[in-house]
Amino acid sequence: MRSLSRRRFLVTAAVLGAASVAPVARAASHGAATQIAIGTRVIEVKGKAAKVFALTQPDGTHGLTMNAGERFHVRLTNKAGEAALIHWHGLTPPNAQDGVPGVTQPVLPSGESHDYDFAVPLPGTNWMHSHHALQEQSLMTAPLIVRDPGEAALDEQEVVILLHDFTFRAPEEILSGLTEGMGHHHHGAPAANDPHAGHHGTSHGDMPHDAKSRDAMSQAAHTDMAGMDLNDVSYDAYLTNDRTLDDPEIVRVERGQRVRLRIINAASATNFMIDLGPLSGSLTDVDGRPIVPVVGSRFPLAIAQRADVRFTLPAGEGAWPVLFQREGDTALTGLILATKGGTVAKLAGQAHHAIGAINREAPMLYEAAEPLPERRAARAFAIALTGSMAPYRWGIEEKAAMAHHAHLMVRHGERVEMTLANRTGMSHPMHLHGHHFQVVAINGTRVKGAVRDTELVPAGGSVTLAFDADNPGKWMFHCHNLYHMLSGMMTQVEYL
Ligand SMILES: [Cu+2]
Repeated sequence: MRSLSRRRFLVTAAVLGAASVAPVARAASHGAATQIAIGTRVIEVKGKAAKVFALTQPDGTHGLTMNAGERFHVRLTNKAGEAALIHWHGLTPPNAQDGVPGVTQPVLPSGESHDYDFAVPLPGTNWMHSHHALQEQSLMTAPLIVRDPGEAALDEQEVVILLHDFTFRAPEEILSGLTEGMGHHHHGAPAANDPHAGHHGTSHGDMPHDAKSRDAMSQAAHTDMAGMDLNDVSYDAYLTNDRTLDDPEIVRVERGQRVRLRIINAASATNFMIDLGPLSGSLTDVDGRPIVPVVGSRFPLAIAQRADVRFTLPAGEGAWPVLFQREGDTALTGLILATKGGTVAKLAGQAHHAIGAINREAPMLYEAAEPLPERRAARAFAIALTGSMAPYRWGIEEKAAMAHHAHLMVRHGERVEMTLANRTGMSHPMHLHGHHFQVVAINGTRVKGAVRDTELVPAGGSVTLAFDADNPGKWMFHCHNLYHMLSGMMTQVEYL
């Protein structure tokens, strides 16, 4: 407890106090469940209609907002017209409610419902998304915000931001374009001469050849100075709350207002750099867990990660863009905070300069505000992240542990450390289900890093993640780049 801030301590005490003196709160779980339907909706992207998935409550609310200390009591109904299942990313439910088809529960057939009911002790900016097939790429994603009841009195405007990479193509065609016939691809091939390089047609008639060339070219065009591959999929647009900068969301704010951005990178294969422009903000939480605040205007946000950024707006009228730039690219997305009298200028969808790898552009060395207790690791895994663009195959290897079991086996109660050495030319946002881990070493140097659930392992680098094995079951551990995961970069942490 020594390292808790006073605010956090009061909040924690309040939550614990409420739980111990008022167990009647549990009775709420016997009330009506929140209804969430998996459905479809039509959005407009660059003037064209696109049918995508939706995760909505009966009143149209996208996703779910709740308070820490409440139970996650949800009836999930599948109205998507196809089998699906939703993972509650950032929550630590009992294993059977984690939402991974074939691992924790069967896939949910269309027309059926499944009930969820478990405790949510910790606040945080989280999200929900399909863990089935490629549905995440088609926007089967939504915010899952757990507010801190101790912060209810703060005069802070909450702005929830969900980022996506968007394609008019069928995601299956992207995956097959990546995995089929990539053997001839050479790194550093000149993209500029290729007739497909700048082509953004959406015809499906010439697949998979067209998808293959465009994705390959995209990758080649976005190789950084160190020769690392930054992107392997070519997209048609980048969305902030379903909108592009052609027609961005305008969020009404008051002069001098305190603002809390809850930013969720729900993209399938895109890392972003948060850019507040002239504003300076305080990054207070990553993946929903508090860090020692970092002040700045640019913060990296890898696939599946979340960032809470807080600031006070200037006292006068105005309009302030909150932008997100695609790693290795000039592409921008974002929204605008504007006062009633603020003048909203048209924004360009492209930055003047491409950015490089997000971990090189801005440091990702955060210090946990609520670290794990100091403990010796009872079990340590030396894990290699392996694979390449050509052939398009990715993997997780741990020779000692996996020689006898297919999975990373742990015992209940152990402190576990996993050192991930990235032997590939791409970074990988590695996500462990069911637990929060702490980053305890970077490139072999011990640090008191952030507590989170998704950590970007840079190309050629290594990180060590520590967690307490306190939630028995079989838990997915995987790269959150959707195409890497489906091309082999996944395993499970399993309790003995
Ligand atoms: Cu990956």
